[in-house]
Amino acid sequence: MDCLFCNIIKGEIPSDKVYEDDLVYVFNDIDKQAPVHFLIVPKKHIESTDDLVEEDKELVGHIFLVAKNLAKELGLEKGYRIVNNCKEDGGQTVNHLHFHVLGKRPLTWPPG
Ligand code: IU
Repeated sequence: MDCLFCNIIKGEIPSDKVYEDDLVYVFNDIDKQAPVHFLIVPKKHIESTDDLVEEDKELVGHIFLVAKNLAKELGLEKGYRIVNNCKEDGGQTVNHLHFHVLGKRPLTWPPG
């Protein structure tokens, strides 16, 4: 299976790495939509939120704590947004679960 984010995690495709641990790989989005915009990607290949199973509970909790910790490190004290696009109607373009973290500018609502 050829997955872009799996190849980034393996280092076969270069990325602007922000953080890594046993469970996740984090890098700056190539097409930033805010001054801070990084992606938190589980190392386990999961296609989308729709493919999560019971055993992924801790992983998803871990992802949110990584988001919070990196937001603090990167000075997002005024707030930030965590986004997950799920499948076609959700606007997902890369089929490996990932969470966008955006900040350092006021973000509007609703999304398009
Ligand atoms: P989405 O939620 O699946 O639409 O997000 C995919 C993101 O991956 C999107 O913001 C892209 O800019 C980003 N991305 C990237 O960072 N590096 C790449 O080589 C490719 C996409 I292709």
